[in-house]
Amino acid sequence: AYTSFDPGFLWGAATASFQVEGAVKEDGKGLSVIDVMPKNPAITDFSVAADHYHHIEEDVALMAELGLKVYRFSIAWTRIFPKGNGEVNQAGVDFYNRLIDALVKHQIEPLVTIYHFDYPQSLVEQYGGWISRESIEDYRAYAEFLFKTYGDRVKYWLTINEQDHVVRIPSRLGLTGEDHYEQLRLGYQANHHMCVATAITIKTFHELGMEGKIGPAVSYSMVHPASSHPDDILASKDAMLIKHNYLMDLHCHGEYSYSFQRYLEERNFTPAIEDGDLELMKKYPPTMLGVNYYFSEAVRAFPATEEFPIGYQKKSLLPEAEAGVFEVVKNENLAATDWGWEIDPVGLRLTLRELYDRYKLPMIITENGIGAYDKLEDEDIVRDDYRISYLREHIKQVKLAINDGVPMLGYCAWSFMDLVSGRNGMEKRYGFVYINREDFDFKDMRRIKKDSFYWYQKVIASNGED
Ligand code: BGP
Repeated sequence: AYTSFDPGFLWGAATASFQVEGAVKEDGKGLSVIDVMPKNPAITDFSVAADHYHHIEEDVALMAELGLKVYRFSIAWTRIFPKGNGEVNQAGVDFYNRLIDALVKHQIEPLVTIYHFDYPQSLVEQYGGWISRESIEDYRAYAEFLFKTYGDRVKYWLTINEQDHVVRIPSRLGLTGEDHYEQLRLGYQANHHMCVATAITIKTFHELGMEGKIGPAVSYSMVHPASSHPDDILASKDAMLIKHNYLMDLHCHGEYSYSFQRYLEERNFTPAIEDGDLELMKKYPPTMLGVNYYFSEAVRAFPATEEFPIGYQKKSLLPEAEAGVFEVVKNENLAATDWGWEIDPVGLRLTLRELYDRYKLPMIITENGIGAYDKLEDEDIVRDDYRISYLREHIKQVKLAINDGVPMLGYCAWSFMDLVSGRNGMEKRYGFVYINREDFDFKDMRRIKKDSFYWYQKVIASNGED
């Protein structure tokens, strides 16, 4: 029989603290690695962002008007513990109490990301941050504090957002230095600590008798072979392993697969693993997965040569090619966004099936959306029909995945409101709600409902039948 969205399906939208809140130095907040990162003068900084910190009542009222069943947001670790550990900052605790209370009042389920890129800078200064084992207990203690403080109202928790990106982007680990190779090696050590930290936090979650579900938000998207040549097919499988599956295998099975062990060994990236680490991960796997999906990639084989030896990477931010493994090429079958992200709704269905076949966990889409140069017209109108068609096509594929047998808890579009994109500032917008600021001009920070807002309102009201 044909199944559709469950009546309790969680229709939602997402944001992350540093991309919307602003108020980076207000009310006792400590600095995060994002706050101290060398600024790209060409893009917006995060100090004001969408000024959500000073607009929560208004923003939550808009969420209610949109009809959201769930709102995904992240807690800024440094508002709660300005130094990452030690003393609690009550003003920060109160801010999220107000936000959560406002959501609950409007019957919007809060979905909390415990840590979304904005790692406390002080922990980097104290002991090097995630590259040190000390990081594990500080993360766990912070999460425990959140469970005890907000767990009476929050049922859904995301442990770490896009850990695979954090591992490969040195500034997000607070690493400085020029040696790309050494930074990657440290990245895999940090990765191991984050996996242990996730497992031990899930253990605490169970020990506290928390209701609800917990798991990571992973960036996981299909890598297609660029042709039917067996070398390209092999390249696509290897790319899936080193981009995505290695991490899922750790989170869900507590193991470094044999092929990934070999990959690490060949490059001298093998991290220090203590007795009991893998057992802990095996014993305390996630109980749900958050999935961030924007695009798919097509790859072909990229044999290592003298010019491009093993270890060589071509990258803009994340690797686009790795000698001996794969090279991303244009997929002629797909259109792309203005930033070259290839739009592949069917890839989302494949992604969800692949994840469920491998890991057997219920899932929620925690991010999916299109960044665009939205234009505010007279009369406060934003005609973002491209966003409507992007989201509509992807939601259709979620429905088909449900029909394939994949248990889906919900769908959060990225993003609820315009926010500061990590790489492209306010020039690249994602929201249902337009924020009236240009990159360097704060204007009046007015909230304006885009066409997609009214469209998504109908999608939610009809439980996905629009
Ligand atoms: C994900 C992040 C988000 C968001 C999104 C869009 O990687 O979890 O925080 O930024 O990507 O990316 P971008 O802002 O670079 O377009």
